[in-house]
Amino acid sequence: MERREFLTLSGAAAVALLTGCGGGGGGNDAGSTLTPIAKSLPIPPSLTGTGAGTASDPKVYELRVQSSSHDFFHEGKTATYAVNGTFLGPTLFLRDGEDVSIKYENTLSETISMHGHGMHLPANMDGSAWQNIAAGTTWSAKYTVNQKACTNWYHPHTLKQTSEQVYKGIAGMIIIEDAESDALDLPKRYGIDDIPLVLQDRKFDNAVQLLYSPNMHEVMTGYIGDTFLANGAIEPTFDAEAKEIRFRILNGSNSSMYKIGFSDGRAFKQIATDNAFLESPVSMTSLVLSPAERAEIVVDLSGDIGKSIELKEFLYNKTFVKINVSKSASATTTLPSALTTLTRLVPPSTVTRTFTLEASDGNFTINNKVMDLNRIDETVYLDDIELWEITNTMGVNHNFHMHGTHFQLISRNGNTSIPANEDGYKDTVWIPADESVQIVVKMTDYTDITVPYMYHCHFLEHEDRGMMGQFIVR
Ligand SMILES: [Cu+2]
Repeated sequence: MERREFLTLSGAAAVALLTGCGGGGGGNDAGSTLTPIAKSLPIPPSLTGTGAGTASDPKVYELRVQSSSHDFFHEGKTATYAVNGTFLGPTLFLRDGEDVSIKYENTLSETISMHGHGMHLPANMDGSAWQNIAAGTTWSAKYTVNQKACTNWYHPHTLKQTSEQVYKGIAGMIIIEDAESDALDLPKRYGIDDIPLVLQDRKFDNAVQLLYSPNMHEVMTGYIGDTFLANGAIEPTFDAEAKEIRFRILNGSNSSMYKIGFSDGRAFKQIATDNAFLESPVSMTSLVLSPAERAEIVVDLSGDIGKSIELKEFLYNKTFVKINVSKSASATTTLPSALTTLTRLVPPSTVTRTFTLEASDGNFTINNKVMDLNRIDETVYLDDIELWEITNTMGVNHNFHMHGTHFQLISRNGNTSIPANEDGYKDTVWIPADESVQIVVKMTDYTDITVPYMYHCHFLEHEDRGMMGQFIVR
């Protein structure tokens, strides 16, 4: 693809973004003509592990990555990939300080790798393409949980195959708790007032099968389906207690921006970013998440018994979840005004490294380089505090995700007034068209001169076409 064609697509993309139309053409999306199966909001099974959580007796989590079939529509079953079940996977409950062994059995007929997104762990346990799991084999991520309470997730990270493997259904949440989260008066009854939400969208063909065939326009602007999913269900119903409800929201899409809020425009509080609580709750009426970003929110439904509201996606005017406030509260919570204390790193006065997100000749690149497993792009020294500047040179959205640690946002487009709901620990940051961000980075724990971590755009179609690099920590 020539540069000029990219520029043309960039213009079209800008129009699409303004109108909320994702563009089509990559096959016939039959989703809107099929009849969704009415469901209650599925709550992924919780997996708490077996074992004491010590070095000699780690908590073991058994995950089987498999082919399956899932009920989305009345017209027939859909072939999927899944973890243990029929679409997506269980929620893993981890605890700071505990030793874990997360065992991934690959029963598929293709290679995968399984990445712990947001996990602060050694590079050789990261689950990138350096830890491929061949068909019919098993790999375990063994490490000591070493971070604050937050909501992370696991998903494939297979070189050039991540997008399609995620699309077919391989992903699940990881919830980390710690002494601090124990002490907070937050909704924490899983599935009752503490609700995981893996939000995605998909295209289906006339045979009710997942349709994954992005054309170049969709690769650029986002491969967006007209069927929106919450935990693998289409507009499911959640019967809520009339009290504070906590939603742990993951944008689990391949490449869709989501603007999330409630149908009646009510305010809610964001309490956590990707990797930790915010220091205090931030009042919002809508929330923008780029792919792979997480936000925990608390919405107060205590005065709403008998009412129905919807959790909406506003850019595409879709409904993720229909909420019926149908039950009186069986226990109450009161959202604290202070949630945590974050360590704020003072960045150096000059930029340490620059990353330019661009495209040429049909490839997506960082610093004009296509991802190459055999090339180490950056070397970062333990405990150095660095200022990274990432620039999106294109007319479409990107984001930037780094493995192994969290970072903090320092500026957007040169503006150092960071939105309050982004002023926390992040591992993925949205970079709108033609904008830049600065982040402060410190690698605090794990050195390895042979196995790198990765950084990349988390729009999976971009990542799979080269917008990724590798760094060594020493
Ligand atoms: Cu991108």
